[in-house]
Amino acid sequence: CSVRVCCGMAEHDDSFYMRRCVELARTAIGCTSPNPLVGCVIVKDGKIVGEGFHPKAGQPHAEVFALRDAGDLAENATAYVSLEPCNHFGRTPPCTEALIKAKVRKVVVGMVDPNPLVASKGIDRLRAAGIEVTVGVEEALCKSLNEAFLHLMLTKKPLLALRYSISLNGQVSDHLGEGATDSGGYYSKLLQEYDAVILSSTSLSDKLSLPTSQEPGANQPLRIVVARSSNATLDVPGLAAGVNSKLIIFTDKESGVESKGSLEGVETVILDKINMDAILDYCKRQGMCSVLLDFTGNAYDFEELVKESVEQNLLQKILVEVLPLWCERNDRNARFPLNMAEVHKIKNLQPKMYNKSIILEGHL
Ligand code: AOF
Ligand code: ZN
Repeated sequence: CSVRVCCGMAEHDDSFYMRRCVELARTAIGCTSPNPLVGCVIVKDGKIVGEGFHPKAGQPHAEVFALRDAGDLAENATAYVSLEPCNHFGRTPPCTEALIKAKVRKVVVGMVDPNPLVASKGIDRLRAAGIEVTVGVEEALCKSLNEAFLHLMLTKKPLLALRYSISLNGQVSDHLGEGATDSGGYYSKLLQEYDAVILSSTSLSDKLSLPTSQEPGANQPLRIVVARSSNATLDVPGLAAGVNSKLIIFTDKESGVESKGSLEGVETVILDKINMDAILDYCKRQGMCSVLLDFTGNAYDFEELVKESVEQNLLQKILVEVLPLWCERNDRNARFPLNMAEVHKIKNLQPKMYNKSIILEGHL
């Protein structure tokens, strides 16, 4: 921890408080879309006197909760916020005005809000009111916290990530990954971070249950099943029975899925041709920031989807889990989802350890 010693007293620096903001913000992982994850702490005389985070779109922002928590102690205090305070009337009133009214002396901001409605106007407003503002403390951390929100604001499309697992003998596995069924497992945690997960119908037809995050009270992303016309065997009632959150089936006219009737909790979207752009558009209209393409099982449905996603620059992230197991080659082993040119596009491939697995995380 970054502790500065001043007159014999241990004192934390800006970085420490900003990291606390990020930690608080993470409490709401998976729950805030289309809004970002934001945390705020109010510090007075070297002590945290108020903390807050944004829990959900429509509810008050992080600053409001932290100011409430601090009460009168906010006067002349420093407010740390992982994202620039907003200066507009959205679903909630501007945080800049709340900070000014509470008479804070200083505001430390992690990153500028990329939302064109804010975009430095919040910082300008605070400065105009005579409040000292520092911008960019732990900026990289704050940006990675809201990678999907940033992407949505800049490109108007949800962030798309591709995941798959490979075995020690180099097979793309239909295994969901280490600890898939465990609370605290990598897959369970990963699901929580995404607003939707796209699954292949062929990978599910023999399982009839959809992967679920095992964390208690976890965000369960929207399940999207892609069913191509070639797949006439899709068991819609079976799928619906196995799901504990809403299910959307994207299909084309020839698939016959539509004729299997409508079911409660299941929506069918018929496209002329299944394509990633249309799926992402749908997700954006539903207020989503992030979508996970789960390349599990015999995912032939996905070959074209992955190819066009890379070609059209719709894929931003790749997550490969190297599993400590041997996977027999059989019909259900998926083909490798990327070609050589696509793999060459991956930047900053970083290894991370998660229990017994190695996760390789990169950007396209
Ligand atoms: C902050 N603190 O905790 C959040 C901010 O519709 P609203 O009122 O919720 O406004 C949403 C926008 O406000 C969102 O797109 C983003 O630019 C900003 N979110 N700002 O000062 C917060 N969640
Ligand atoms: Zn706000």
